[in-house]
Amino acid sequence: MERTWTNARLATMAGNGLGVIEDGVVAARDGVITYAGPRAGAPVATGESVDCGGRWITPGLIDCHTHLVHAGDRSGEWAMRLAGASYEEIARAGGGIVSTMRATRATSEADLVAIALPRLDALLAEGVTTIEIKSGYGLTVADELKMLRAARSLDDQRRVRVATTLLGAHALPPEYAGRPDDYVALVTEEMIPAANGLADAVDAFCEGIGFSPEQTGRVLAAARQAGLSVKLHAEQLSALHGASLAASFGALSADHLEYADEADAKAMAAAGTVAVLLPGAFYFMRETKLPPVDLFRAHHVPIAIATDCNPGTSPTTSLPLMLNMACILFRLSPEEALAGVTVHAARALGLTDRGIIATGLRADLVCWKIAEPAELAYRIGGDMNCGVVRGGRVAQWPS
Ligand code: DI6
Ligand code: FE
Repeated sequence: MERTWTNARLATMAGNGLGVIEDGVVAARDGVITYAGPRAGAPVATGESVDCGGRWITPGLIDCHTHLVHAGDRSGEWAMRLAGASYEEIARAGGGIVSTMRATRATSEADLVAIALPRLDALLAEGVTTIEIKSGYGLTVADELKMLRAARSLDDQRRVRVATTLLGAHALPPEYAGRPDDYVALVTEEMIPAANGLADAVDAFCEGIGFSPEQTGRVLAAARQAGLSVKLHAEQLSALHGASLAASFGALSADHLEYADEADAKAMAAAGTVAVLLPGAFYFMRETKLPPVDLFRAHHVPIAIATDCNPGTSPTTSLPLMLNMACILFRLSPEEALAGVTVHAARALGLTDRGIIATGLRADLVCWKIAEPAELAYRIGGDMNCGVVRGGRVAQWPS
């Protein structure tokens, strides 16, 4: 199947900056871009041709850090937090990650898929064409695999690329209370081998309330041994140099990073590890420590932005809203924010076939009704009314 989009302003995101091509044309055959450039050099269109009316086209957006698959509800716990309850009080009252774990364990794979689909559809409607989804609310071998299978099957349901990540080391399940090393052994000896073929990467929560750097190191080593990529929740609430640890394992990304320092930035730069910033969690937690964006810039660490969609700290399904928050809260430029959900987000997932508009890459495109690319980060959410092409197929096209 051949399709051509004409009369478009392209923000290809190739090279440094937006990579703008005025009066641009994109052609695709069998889901792959065969031409992207000015009209003057475009081949004669043979298949279906779409006039974009001068609108902007960007690469499909990539949400490179989500916990989209989960059951249960935490809004009551949030109301308690607003009224002043501490994290420990909430945990004692049965809240926190363990409450989502209980609900997720009690939910079938098919029901997890049904619950996740509306969240996925909200993201897709605003231009997401690739999404990463983590496990981490099962915390048994069977329940983690159930979450990964549910995440993988969203792939077929919506013809979207789902990258899956095993986050078995997310929290200590209650049955392992006081025995964290036994749980880490379950993750390294059973979960990681069992997840081979179902997970693209392995992640862990390296934090005072999660797993120590030493325990995290065991998880990442087992992942590398199994041939899986690694990512890490690091420096979200405290400085443990998890980001440096992740870099020492050649991690694709270290995520959150509010408490990262220059040594972390240098280690990440040397390893090619992407800094994934999660402004939704920063906002929702009323965090005041800003991630060291200037250090990442100074050391040329690529910066990605994601929703962190999860029920405890970032209950959002809008990636454009995260662009706005990244600019307002973290002082990214609109261009940096857009690179953070396209070219750098692809890199955070180790995907080399997307993230920019170029010949030979996947035809994942979004056609926006905007005056300038900055408008994508300017709006505080709202209906983006965009046209979306996933793998060369038109998934939606606005009137
Ligand atoms: N960091 C977070 O912000 C989430 N997980 C993590 O490792 C919180 C997940 C939750 O509260 O359910
Ligand atoms: Fe997360």
